This record gives sequence, C-alpha cells and structure tokens, in this order.
Amino acid sequence: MRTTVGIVGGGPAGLLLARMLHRAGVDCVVLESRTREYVEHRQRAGMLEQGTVDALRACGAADRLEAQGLVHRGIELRFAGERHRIDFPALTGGRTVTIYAQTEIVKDLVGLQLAEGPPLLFEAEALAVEKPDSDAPVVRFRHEGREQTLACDWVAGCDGFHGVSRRAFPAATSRTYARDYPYSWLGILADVPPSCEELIYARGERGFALHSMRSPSVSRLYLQVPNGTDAADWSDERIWDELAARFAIDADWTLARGPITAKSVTPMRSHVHEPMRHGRLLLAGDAAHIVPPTGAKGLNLAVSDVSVLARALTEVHRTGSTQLIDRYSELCLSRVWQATRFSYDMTRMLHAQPNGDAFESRMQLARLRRITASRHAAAELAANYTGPPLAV
Ligand code: RFL
Ligand code: PHB
Repeated sequence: MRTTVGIVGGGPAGLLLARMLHRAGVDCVVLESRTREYVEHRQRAGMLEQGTVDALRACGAADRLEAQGLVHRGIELRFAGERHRIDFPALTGGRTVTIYAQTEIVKDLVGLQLAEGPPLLFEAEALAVEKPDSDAPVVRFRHEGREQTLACDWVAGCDGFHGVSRRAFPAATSRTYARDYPYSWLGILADVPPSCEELIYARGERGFALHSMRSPSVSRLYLQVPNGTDAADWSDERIWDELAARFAIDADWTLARGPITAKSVTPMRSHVHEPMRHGRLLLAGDAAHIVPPTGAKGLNLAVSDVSVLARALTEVHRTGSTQLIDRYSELCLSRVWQATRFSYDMTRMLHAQPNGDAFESRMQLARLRRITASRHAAAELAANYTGPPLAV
C-alpha cells in the first residue's frame, strides 16, 4: 500500500487530521489498532474550547455538535464552603466553551470517514515507523493476520501515549519532560440530570471533585483518589457519599444521585516530548504530550496540533514549500507548554496533598482567594481555560 500521509492512530487527532487532509485533496490512510466499537465508546474528554469547535465546524464535522453540544459561559469554583463563578464571556471578550463528549466527536468523524473516505482500517496495528529520516518512510503494520507495509511521503504519529511512533525518534536528539502526580481520578458516568448548569471544580481537605456532564440527562463526575486505587473498591453508595461531602457548601445544595453506568481510574501525568518532528515523522496529540485532565486541555491540544499539521502538509503537497512544516514543532510546542503550565497549576491548586502538607494547603486557598477577588487573576484563568485562538 502507498499513500501521501500515513496516519497512525484513529483517535480524535488521527481522524480529524484525515478529515482535514481529505478535504484539502491530500491522500491519506488511517491505521487504527482497535475496533470501531472500542474507539467509539472510550470514555474521555468532554470540554471543547471555542477553537476546537471552530476547527470541527470548518471541516464539516460539527452538525451534531451544534445541535446537541451544551454551550457553557463559565465554571464554578468551590472551596471553604463557598461557591464562586468565573464568567468567561465577561472576562475574555466573549469566549465560551462547549460540552460535547469525545465519544461523539469520534463517532461523527468515523461516520464521515467511512462514508466519504479516506481509507480507515480498524484492527490495523502499527508495529513500527521505519526510515523516518528518509524521503520514503514506511509504516509496518499487522492487519487481518498478516504483516503489511504502508509506504508514505509523510507519517503522522497520532497513536496516543502508548503508541509506537514516538519510539522512532532518536534518543540523542529528542527528550521527554515528565511529571507524575501523587493522585488519580476516579471517573463515573451516571444516568441522572446534572445537579448544576456549569462545571463545578471543588477543592477541600477530603480531596478534589469535579462535576461535569454529557447531556441534560447524563452526568460525568470525578473524585481525587490515591494512586493505585481499584474502582471495584468503590461501591456506588460510597462514591455518591464522597461526592456529596466534597461538593457541600455552607448553604442548601443537593447532589442528585442516579445509577452509575461506568467507573474507571485515571492516573495524572504531564509529559511533553520534544521535538514533535523527526524527518518525515510528525507527532500530534497524546503521542507527543499528556496533561492532567484538570485543565481539560488534552483533546483541545490534539485538535490544535492537527490544525497546524493539516495546513503544513497541504502546503507541502500543493506548493512544495516546507516553510510551515519546518516550524511545526515550534508552533505546536509554544501552545503545548502553556497548556502544560495551566494544567499543572490547576491540578496543584485544587488537589489535596496526600501528605497533608499544611503550608501547601494554605497556598491553594491563597491562590483561589486571589482568583475570586481579582478580576485580573480571574481573567487569566478564563483566558487559559477557554484557550487561545488556533495558531493557523
Ligand atoms: P488517543 O485518543 O489516545 O488516540 C490514539 C489512537 O491511536 C490508537 N493506537 C494505535 N493505532 C495503530 N497502531 C498502534 N500501534 C496504535 N497505538 C495506539 C489508539 O487505539 C487510539 O485510538 O489520542 P489523541 O487522538 O491524541 O487524542 C487525545 C485525547 O484523547 C486526550 O487528550 C483527551 O481525552 C484528554 N482528556 C481531556 N481532554 C480535553 O481536552 N478535555 C477534557 O475534558 C478531557 N478530559 C481527558 C479527560 C482524558 C481522560 N483520560 C481517561 C485520559 C478526561 C479523562 C478521564
Ligand atoms: C469531562 O467532562 O470529562 C471533563 C471536563 C472538564 C475537565 C475534565 C474532564 O477539566
């Protein structure tokens, strides 16, 4: 098999890149190791920056998002028994965010790609990206029980944190910056209308909690738990009791409970791989960087990477100019590091320290007080949360 751009991974990054390239008339093929069923039901992100919504709209993949997405104009911060609203449009000159599940974005993109192309192969596991520093890189993959090769002009490594693309970078010229956090998130989906209109980020001595949602009838909630926690040790009743305790304020407020339909534990890490390009191999999304979910940046960064990448590959294909592709890594990494910083700050400001560090706890409260007392500090949070405009 041969194509212009071989895309490894059919998550949001790979699928959106394929959609963008296809509309620009650039040939590509997507190889996805899992089944369609699996990728369409993997529970993950839910908060989309305006730039992400715009990018999906620009490539004709936002019909359902526009009909069903929930536009949010703020978030609530809870701490010390108080609630404080951060008003995004007022603080950012009109920016909002949209709640629409990653599962639905993936379903929309898979549906479009299977109907209109380009080729999307499920259960096609890339084994290695070979000769990335030549003019003719190759992806070796296993599909339908046999090993095959995809010869390409360019390879986009969109295969997530555990993918194989990153391994094709030479250790001597690349580097990973990483930070693990001493806590994880236990996430649940529940068939119950959300108890709030906007997301609630709650900080307290019992630990962090987040109330998000998927639709007017489905809630998504998260609890800070110790690393190594087994979701099976948390009964539904224990989860609801703990959530209710963490969201409690010095006023009447009730958390509605309902049947829990999914439960999983996610570790928290920051991870940035530099550079994002080696020869004709370009990384995008979680393959290049991971952020803790507190800032809700992971999916949004994946979309901003592929927006730059699609533009750069289209330029090379149409005009032969490598001007943009030569700046790919630099353009993406400046946004990546800002999102990494923001996610790190949000994470550290809101999670209880497992060792009960009293000084750190006071620092968290001081940061939260600053944000809720100063319009400048609140505007800084709002600008980061809603995200900067896309680079290209
Ligand atoms: P993905 O989604 O991991 O997709 C990679 C794809 O590559 C496939 N693959 C391979 N295919 C072929 N050959 C191989 N050898 C392969 N190895 C892997 C995989 O099967 C998969 O289909 O990466 P991508 O596309 O870069 O997308 C990134 C996002 O999924 C991720 O950043 C977000 O989900 C992060 N995230 C959030 N991001 C937000 O912007 N807003 C949020 O509200 C938000 N909440 C979250 C999150 C992530 C979470 N978890 C579980 C990590 C909440 C959670 C709990
Ligand atoms: C989600 O809806 O899954 C979500 C929202 C905001 C976050 C993290 C996850 O910060």
